[in-house]
Amino acid sequence: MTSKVLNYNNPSLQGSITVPGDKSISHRAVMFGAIAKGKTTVTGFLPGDDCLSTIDCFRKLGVKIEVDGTKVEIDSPGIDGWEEPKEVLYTGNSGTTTRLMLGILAGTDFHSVITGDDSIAKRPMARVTNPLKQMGAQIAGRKNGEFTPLAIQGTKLKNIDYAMPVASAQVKSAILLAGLQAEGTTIVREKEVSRDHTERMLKQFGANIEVEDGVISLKGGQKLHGTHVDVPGDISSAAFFLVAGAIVPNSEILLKNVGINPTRDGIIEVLQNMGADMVIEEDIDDAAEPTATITIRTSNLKGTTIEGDIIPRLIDEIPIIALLATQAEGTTIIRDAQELKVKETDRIVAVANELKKLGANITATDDGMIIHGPTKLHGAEVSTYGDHRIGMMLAIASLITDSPVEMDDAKCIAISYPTFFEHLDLLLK
Ligand code: SPQ
Repeated sequence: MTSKVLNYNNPSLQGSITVPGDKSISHRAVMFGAIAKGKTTVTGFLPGDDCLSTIDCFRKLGVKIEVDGTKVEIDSPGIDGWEEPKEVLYTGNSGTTTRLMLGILAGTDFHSVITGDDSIAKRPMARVTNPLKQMGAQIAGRKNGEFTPLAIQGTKLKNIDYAMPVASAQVKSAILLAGLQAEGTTIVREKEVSRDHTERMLKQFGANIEVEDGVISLKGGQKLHGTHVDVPGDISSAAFFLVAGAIVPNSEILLKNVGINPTRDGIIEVLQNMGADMVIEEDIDDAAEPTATITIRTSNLKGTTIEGDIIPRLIDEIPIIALLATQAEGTTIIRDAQELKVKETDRIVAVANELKKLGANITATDDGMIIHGPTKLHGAEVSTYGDHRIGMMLAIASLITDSPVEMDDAKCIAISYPTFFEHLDLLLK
């Protein structure tokens, strides 16, 4: 653990940064490039700890992967040419790696074992292993396959028609990746749309996939073809600086290359509803994922209610939205976000506990939180719970505290934003 004292004296934030690559898309670019036979190149890749875990897993399957900063070259024999791994596939802190790998490994013709860190060992896997087992997958693990470590005996899979019980892109993607290798057409039905990077990228790699009114259909047996993927900036990383720009006095920040996929843009809607002074200029190109330049200035904010089908579009941004709400006039209510309990940590508990230590008026509820603002924040000793998003939220909070914030573990921030403190230093005036 690397503790860090954050002591900023009435700062303002000025200038521009280019947001690092999207974590969800970087994972998928490596996975799809490894499934495809031949060469795939990736630019704008996020060299964060989670995405490096994904690369490590595929190297153990015999896929050649070269990383040079944000450029990645994958040379794969294709999924049918992968080797049976002689070592455990270690997914670190990454839920995306763990869950999507399960879908990919289920249809191979070999045995593999997958495990991650202490946080991964607590995260529910039955949401993925149950539908995969309905497709014929052979997966064994702690508590009847609910928790890692998980052992997968690859086998022939059959298609499934699956109605999603929770809005989860990881569950959807695991089923689709298994469906790619299954007999027949796999159908996934979503009540609330979750991030659609898998669907978009399957098309980019040459697969035929149909998406209509929340129903996704994918014919099994299709082969993917190596291609080039240009990863846009991660809106979930941009969110920390969007909020910083809005709450730190005398600030104006320009964020370049922000991915604005409509299944991820809930944070923009919330900032607009709360009255943020923000300008969005969409980039004009024909990329698979839309991007924009966003300018944000110190804003007069008002409370809002966040609930229903916007939740999957901003689920990872709720910790930083909670901080935003502490600086808004009135009450902010966040509901329907019970999924936060099964992230890297219980993010409802972590956000409420740590913001309270800084002086916020916040109450945790069963499915969200209630925040009354505005409140002046003060310094304190805080914990990140080893969760990158809690760590970054607390670092942004320290910009507006009247005394230092000491966090127990800042290292976890490298999971999704290794250059976070460099970017903050660039903007500090
Ligand atoms: O990969 P991991 O650890 O699950 O990361 C998180 C995050 O905050 O970075 C969640 F804790 O993002 C998930 C996200 O919450 C990434 C993701 C994806 O790439 O498909 C989907 C979301 O999870 P879920 O459970 O809703 O599918």
